[in-house]
Amino acid sequence: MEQIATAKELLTGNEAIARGALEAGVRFASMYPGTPATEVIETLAAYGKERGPHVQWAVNEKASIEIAAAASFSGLRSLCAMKHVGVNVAAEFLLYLNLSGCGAGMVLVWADDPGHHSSQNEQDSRNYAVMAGLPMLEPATPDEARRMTRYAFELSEELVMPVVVRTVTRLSHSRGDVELGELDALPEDRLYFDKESMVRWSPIGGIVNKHQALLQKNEQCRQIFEASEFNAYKGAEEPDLLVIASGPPSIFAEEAIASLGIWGSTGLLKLGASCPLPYDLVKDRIEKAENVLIVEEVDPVHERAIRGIAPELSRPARFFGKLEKGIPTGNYVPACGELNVDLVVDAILKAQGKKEAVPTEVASAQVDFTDDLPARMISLCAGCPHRASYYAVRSAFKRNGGKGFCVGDIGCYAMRVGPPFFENKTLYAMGSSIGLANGFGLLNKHFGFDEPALAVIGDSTFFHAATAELAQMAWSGIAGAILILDNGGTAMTGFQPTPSSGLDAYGEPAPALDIEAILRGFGIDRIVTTDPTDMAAFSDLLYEAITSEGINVVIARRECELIRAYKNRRMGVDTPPVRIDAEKCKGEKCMACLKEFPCPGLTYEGKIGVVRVNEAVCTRCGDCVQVCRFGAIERGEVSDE
Ligand SMILES: Cc1ncc(C[n+]2csc(CCOP(=O)(O)OP(=O)(O)O)c2C)c(N)n1
Repeated sequence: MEQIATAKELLTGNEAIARGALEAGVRFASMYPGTPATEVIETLAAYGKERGPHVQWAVNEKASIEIAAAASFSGLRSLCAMKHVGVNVAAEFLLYLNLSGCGAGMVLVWADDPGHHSSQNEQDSRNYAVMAGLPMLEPATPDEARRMTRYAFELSEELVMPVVVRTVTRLSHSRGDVELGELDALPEDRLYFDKESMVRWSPIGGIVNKHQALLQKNEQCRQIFEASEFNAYKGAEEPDLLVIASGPPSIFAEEAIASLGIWGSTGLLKLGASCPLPYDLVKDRIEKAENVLIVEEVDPVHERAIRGIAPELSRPARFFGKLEKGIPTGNYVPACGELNVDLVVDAILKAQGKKEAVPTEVASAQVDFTDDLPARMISLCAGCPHRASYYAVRSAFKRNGGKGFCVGDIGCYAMRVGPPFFENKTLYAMGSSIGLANGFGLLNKHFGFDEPALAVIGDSTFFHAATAELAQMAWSGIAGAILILDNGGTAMTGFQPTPSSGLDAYGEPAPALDIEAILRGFGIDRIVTTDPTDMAAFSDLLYEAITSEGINVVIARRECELIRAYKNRRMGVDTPPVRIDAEKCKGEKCMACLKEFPCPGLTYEGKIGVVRVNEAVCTRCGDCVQVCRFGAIERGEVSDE
């Protein structure tokens, strides 16, 4: 058997997950991009086709889990990664897959985002593992992430069901020493799909029977987890306080106990193989302690199960965590947000009665400014074509007497839900821009609501979620206006290709889908595609779209500026710089450019009282030239540096 490298490497949690999968001989991996999970697949793709699995970008998470399942059904070990909200999209398939089980080992990597660093919510996807009765492993460190992912494939094959590896932003994106396991030479692929089975891949045979079989697997898995090496105890044999923790919070708990110097009277039960709960292991430990503190992110998933043990204890124990009277109050452990060592110290002191048990304020990830950092508004990048599009959107609504509003969607343009313009009035799930616009359109048609709703959606989100919404729009017979911001990729998550990019996960050519043709397939023929750079002309198109009958689609097609600028640098294309004519700039008396077109490439130079171009940030797109009423912003000459 050929063996390649065994050593230690400094890896992120996501890289470690990819490594663990590779060591397990994963043959197929799929994903729709989503922070904080994306690098799992990007790392697997970087191993290349020779060493790595086949890597497939999917159009959305449901499509992703389906293709990974087909690979597993046919004998290939498969991995499907997604961010937490993606689990909602995959859920319909997932909640049958748990009943059918899989074929070859199938691992689902779910990356949650406690504190919503880069997400629209901070949902705890572990609830899905409980609901679906799927085994779940919760790594706390990158090294565990590798070991658990590798093991998850074996467990999946032992139980014939998908296994969840649950990570969180803190783990996915932080680095740690990872001991590399062996990469065995891959066995030859033996593809086999049991097409003769009448009962395996469908509800035939009875869902109740399948549900019963699932519960039996749960019990089998519980027994395996009772003795799992991933559940470990440390500390006093009969502690005053038993802390039970899972995932990164178990590392916070370890540090908190050490910093309080209470290892002599405290115990820590770290749950890595956590769902189903290793009931006997937990019960035995609780029997030896009077006070139990449960620390986890985000929901009290284990806490609920652990509190359920109470009636079976031979002596009473007091439980502290997020719940009081069944409601997460956060009096001991914060009920929302990301945890850290200080918050766990706080929770221990409260459980010990040394601090008052009231909710501790948990900073939201997005308002956690420190004195050392300048406070910045969330903003589109310098040169982002979406800024030009939204400038035109505002002027179109203005021309319409202030009537109308944008219903937003998920992508870089989601920033426009916030200050200073708050243009997107809504931000929900992917595709909900068109979905909500359908609702407003129906109100318009049947209830006399008289404001046009402009659905704004990116190209990646369009493929992810727009088709059913478009069918709804066309079928409802309403007036609908859609602005598609096509910047050629999935910019927000790191510029992965979309179905219209013409590229695959390896950057090689793939079929490119035609957005206009798809729209025409729904009977939509009023489609205008243009570069939004001429903002006045673009605004006219949008005005037409929001004031006309029928369905009107405007496509703003201009490449993401980060990619354009990168390509230009590589090809040595020099673009003339943008300059401010200090004579013409009215400075503080005007400031229209900074107020109406707040690009990070423009700053106000208070000392000399004029606006300045920050050359370090400016991408020389030149959009701002159109904004100055006094002609003070102009294109300069190409410099010969
Ligand atoms: C269900 C779900 N899956 C994945 C994501 C992660 N995500 C955020 S925005 C986005 C797509 C952005 O692409 P696009 O719509 O083209 O807009 P752009 O960022 O390129 O402007 C993705 C995949 C998410 N928020 N929700």
